[in-house]
Amino acid sequence: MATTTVPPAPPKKVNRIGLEVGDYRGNKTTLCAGCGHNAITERIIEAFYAMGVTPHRVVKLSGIGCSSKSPAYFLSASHGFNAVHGRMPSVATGSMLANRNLMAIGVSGDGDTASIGVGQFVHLMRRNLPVIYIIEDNGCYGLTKGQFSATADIGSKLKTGVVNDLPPIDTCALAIMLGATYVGRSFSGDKKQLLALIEGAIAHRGTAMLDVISPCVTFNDHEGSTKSYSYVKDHDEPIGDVSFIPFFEDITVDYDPGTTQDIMLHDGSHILLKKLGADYDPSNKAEALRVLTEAHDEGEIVTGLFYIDTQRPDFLGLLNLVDEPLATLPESRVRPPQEVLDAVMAELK
Ligand SMILES: Cc1ncc(C[n+]2csc(CCOP(=O)(O)OP(=O)(O)O)c2C)c(N)n1
Ligand code: SF4
Ligand SMILES: [Mg+2]
Repeated sequence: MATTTVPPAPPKKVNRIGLEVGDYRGNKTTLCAGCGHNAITERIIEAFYAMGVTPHRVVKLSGIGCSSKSPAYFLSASHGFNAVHGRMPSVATGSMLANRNLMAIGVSGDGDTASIGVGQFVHLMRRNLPVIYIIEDNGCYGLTKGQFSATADIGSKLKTGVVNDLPPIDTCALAIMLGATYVGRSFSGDKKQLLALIEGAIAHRGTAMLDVISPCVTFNDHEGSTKSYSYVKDHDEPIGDVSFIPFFEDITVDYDPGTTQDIMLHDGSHILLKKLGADYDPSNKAEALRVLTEAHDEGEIVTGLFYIDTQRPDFLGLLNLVDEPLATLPESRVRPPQEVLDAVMAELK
């Protein structure tokens, strides 16, 4: 009798810490099919897998909105906190102060960040807290049925025909002006650029703010919208080609230093920025703000890494915290001894 031999299953693909990509996934998405936010979730999963980040060292944070539901769909083994609308920055700050060994990733919406949460957002940016802050930017309040948000462009039209006549807040310009140290914009439909920018954000130490245009297929993807898939595809002007090389891989790419800039990040990884047109210096704040203003005036959407500063100390460094996380310090090290309390009381007498 003939016997059939079953070929052995191919070995499972794992990253440098032995985990499969599935270990970086979360629950099945409940967002609309085709929502840009789902594509961003996929890139976050790929980036954390590629970098070999230990999931239980990560804390995922968000506010309220369709975008803010996204952390449920990636990194199921990480810590998570779904905060109040627009208040994710305070929870991120508290988490990192309590445990400096964590890596924080916050996902917000344009409404969550630029409308109700703008007060919290600006203070997070000026502190340069080590956090990856992603805005899933669809120019509307998706969860509450598509009203304009504060990032909607002048002249953009709702499905009902209502035209937006207020200027948008450019969250990238705001973040650069205030002190964030890694600032970029991308498009949920640009897999390569978005993945490289998220990997770079993981390697950066300080606030990494990425505004990702992420079309809302249900309420803001029609003709007349400036955040629809077709509008963004037609008006996307990358300032350079972004590539990322993690610290655990050798740089083997051959490039002409005249056309490509090599920026070394905190952990020894590299971001390579290849010129596409005119010279662009991502360490020059004024230049970054000029490019963003010009793009607005011309109705273009510039994407890429606009600004990076690898030298500015982050908020935890500025506070001079002890190396051991505050959350794990024993009571004997956080409670002042009796003599110190007695001395304070004596001073008050
Ligand atoms: C304090 C408070 N005010 C208002 C709301 C109603 N609300 C829920 S989500 C949302 C806006 C969401 O827009 P955005 O952050 O852009 O997320 P998207 O759904 O577009 O991804 C609003 C106004 C709320 N939940 N809490
Ligand atoms: S309503 Fe819009 S933003 Fe919300 S899940 Fe659907 S497509 Fe995405
Ligand atoms: Mg929105």
